[in-house]
Amino acid sequence: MSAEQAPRHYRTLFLSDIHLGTRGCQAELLLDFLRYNDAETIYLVGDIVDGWRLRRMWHWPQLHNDVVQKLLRKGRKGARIVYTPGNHDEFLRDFLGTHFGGIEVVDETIHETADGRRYLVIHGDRFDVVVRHAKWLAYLGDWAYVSALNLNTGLNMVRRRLGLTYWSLSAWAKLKVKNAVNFIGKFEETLAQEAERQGVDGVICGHIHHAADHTDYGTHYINTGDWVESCTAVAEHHDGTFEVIHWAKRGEWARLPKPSTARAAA
Ligand SMILES: [Mn+2]
Repeated sequence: MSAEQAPRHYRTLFLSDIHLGTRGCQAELLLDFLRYNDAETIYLVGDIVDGWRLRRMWHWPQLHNDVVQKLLRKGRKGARIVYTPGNHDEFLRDFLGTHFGGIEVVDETIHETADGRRYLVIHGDRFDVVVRHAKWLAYLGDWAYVSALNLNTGLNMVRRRLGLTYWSLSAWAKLKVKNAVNFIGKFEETLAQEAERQGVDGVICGHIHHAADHTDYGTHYINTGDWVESCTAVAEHHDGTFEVIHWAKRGEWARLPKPSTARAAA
């Protein structure tokens, strides 16, 4: 297959939980995604840059710059970019209502689909009881999560060398843990209720790193997932329908040049 495919063009793309500035960020996969996918409007639904960890440890490789440049270039070429900060990039909440580099920063907003439905777009941490009421616990959980992710990154480097597809340890572990399932369900229900309270058709959020698209709790609940584990995004097609894109599962990942073969070719 040719490497130079024309990008797929959507009405809207929703991305969240990229966590630039951390080792877990799958910047290479995201760059690949941004190369082959375009939209009129791009929502950055929070936790794009990870400020919690940037304060302690600086991890900012060229690839993370490339992601920022790629997004800014899409803005210059005419895409509207809207950024709703999350808890990891809450420093941006001091800039609500402002524009920088062509990006609009808002706490939450309403997106209207091509067929006239209205969706609340919000990161979602405000509805996470752990982040709201026990920040120390959130920091501790954050540390445990990063440790699991580092292990995951190592595993994936090995799998990549072996030519296997991307696999997510913590996504797998999370799905196995009953408490995590309860936590996910509670979060989804709360967000769906918030959409109902605001009188809109649904909600598009991030935060819990678990992509979803369902109406289990009445209103339409859509979660964009993340780019540290599952590598997912949500697209709105030109007819107003939504799709969760699992980029790592599409096989594009497997077709990227692998370090060993790249070396052999050089
Ligand atoms: Mn978050």
